[in-house]
Amino acid sequence: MPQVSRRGVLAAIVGIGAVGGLAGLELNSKPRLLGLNEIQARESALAWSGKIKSFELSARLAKIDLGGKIASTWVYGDSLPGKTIRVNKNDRVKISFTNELITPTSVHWHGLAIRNDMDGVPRITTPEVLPGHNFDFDFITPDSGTYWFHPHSGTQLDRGLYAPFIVDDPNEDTKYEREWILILDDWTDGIGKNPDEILTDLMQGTSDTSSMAGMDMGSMSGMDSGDITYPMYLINGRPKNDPDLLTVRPGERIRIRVINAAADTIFHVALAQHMMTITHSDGFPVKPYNTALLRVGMGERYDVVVTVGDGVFPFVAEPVGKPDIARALIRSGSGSAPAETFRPNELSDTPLTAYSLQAVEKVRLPTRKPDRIHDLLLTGSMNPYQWKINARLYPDIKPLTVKAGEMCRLRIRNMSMMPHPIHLHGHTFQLGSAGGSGARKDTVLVPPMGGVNVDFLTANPGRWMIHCHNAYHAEAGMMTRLEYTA
Ligand SMILES: [Cu+2]
Repeated sequence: MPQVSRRGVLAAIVGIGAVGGLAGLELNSKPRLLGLNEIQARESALAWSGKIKSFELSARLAKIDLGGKIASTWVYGDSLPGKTIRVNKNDRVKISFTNELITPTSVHWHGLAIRNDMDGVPRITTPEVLPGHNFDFDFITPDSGTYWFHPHSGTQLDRGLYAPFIVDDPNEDTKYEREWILILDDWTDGIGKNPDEILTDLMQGTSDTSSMAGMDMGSMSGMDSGDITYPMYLINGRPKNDPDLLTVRPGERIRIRVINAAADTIFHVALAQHMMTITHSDGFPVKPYNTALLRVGMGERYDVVVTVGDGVFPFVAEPVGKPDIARALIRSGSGSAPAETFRPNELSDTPLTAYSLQAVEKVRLPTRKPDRIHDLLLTGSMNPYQWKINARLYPDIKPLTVKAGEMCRLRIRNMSMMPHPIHLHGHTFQLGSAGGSGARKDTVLVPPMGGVNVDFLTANPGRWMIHCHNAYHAEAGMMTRLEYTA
C-alpha cells in the first residue's frame, strides 16, 4: 500500500515553532497555548495511507446477560464489550458518534497519538456530546497496536462503555495463526452499586468496609489493591460461569491482545500450563519475553503469543488483592474445563511487569538529554478520599507546559501506599531515558512509594490530560494537564 507522505515530522515541528514565534510578539502575560493551526499542521504532516475508514458508534442503555444475571447498564452498540474498531496504520478514520444515553458523554481513544481536538476530553479538547446529539470524529492513526476507547466523563468507564481499537500494520512481522482480543473488567453496574453511588460513598467516607478491599500492603510487594471489591470480574463481558471460548488446533500460535478496561482493578493474567511470549506493550513492540504470569494495570495493554497444547486451558485474570477470578477458555482437544474457581499454578509465579521489558530498537526514542523536566508527585489517602498530583486536586491545577520539539522527562514519584496507573494522552513515552532500552508506553503502573522516569518527544501540540487510570482516583482529583505553549 503506498504511503502518502506529505511532509516530514521535523518540518511540522519547525512549522509550529515558526507560528509560535510570531505569537510570542503578542503582549500576553501568559504564553499563548498552541491551537487549531498547529494541530492541523501536525495532522497534515502525518503519513496517510490514502484510505478512509468510516464507522458508526452509539452509546446507549442496554440489558446484558452476565452468566444468567441480567444487568441494566450503558454500552457501545448492543454488546459488552462494544464492537472492535479495526483499521490500518496511517488510515484516516471517521467515526460518527451518537449519544443515546440520558446524560452527556464523550469518547476517548486511549493510547492513540491522534490530533488533540479529537482526543475526547470534554471542556479541554473536544465538545461534550449531549443526549440525542452527535459528534463526528475524524483523525489519522499514526501508530499500529492494541488500543481501546472509553468515555472521559466521570465514572462512566466503570459502566459498560468500552471496546477495543486495533490498528494493524500490514508490514508487521509478529508470527501467529490466530488472534484473540481479551478485554478485562471489574463489574458492579446493574448488579451492585452503580459507579456514581460508589464514588459518593468514597468521597463521603461512608463506604461499607465489607465492600472495600483491604489496604493490605504486606503481600505482593504492596501492589495489591484497588479501593473497591466488585461483585464480578469479566473477560469479554463474560463472568467465570459463562466464559468466552476460543477453539483452535493443538500447536497453533495465538496472538492474545490483553486490554485492562477495569476502573479499579489490577489483574494478574496467565494461561494455565503455558508460557506466554510478550511481544507488545501499549501497542509498541518489545523484545520477546517469556513469562508464566503478567501484571496488567488499568489502561495498559499487552500482546502475547502462546503455542497452544492439546486440551482445554483456562486463561485466567486474577484481580490483585481482591477475591474471585475472571476467565476465558481455549479448547484445542478433548477433555473438560476445570472448575470455574480453578486457580492455575502460574498464579503463584512472580508476575512480569513493564519494567522488565525492552523496546525493540526501531521504536526507541532518539538518544537525547531532556530539554525539560517535570515532576509528578503522587499523594493521597482513603479518608478523606483525595488523590493528588503535585499537591493539587483537579481542576485546581497548575498545568505542565512544554514547547513543541522538546524531549520532555516526567519524574513520577508515588508517595502514597496505593499503586497508580499513570496515563499520558496523545504521546507514547519511553520508560527510563530516551534512547535507552525501556518499553514505549502510554500507561505505567507506578508502585506504592516507588517511582519512574519517562521521556517523550513533544510532537503533538495541544492540551493533554495526564492522570491516574483508576477511575475513582481520577475523579477524586488525580489529574493534571500537559500544555503546549508558543
Ligand atoms: Cu491512582
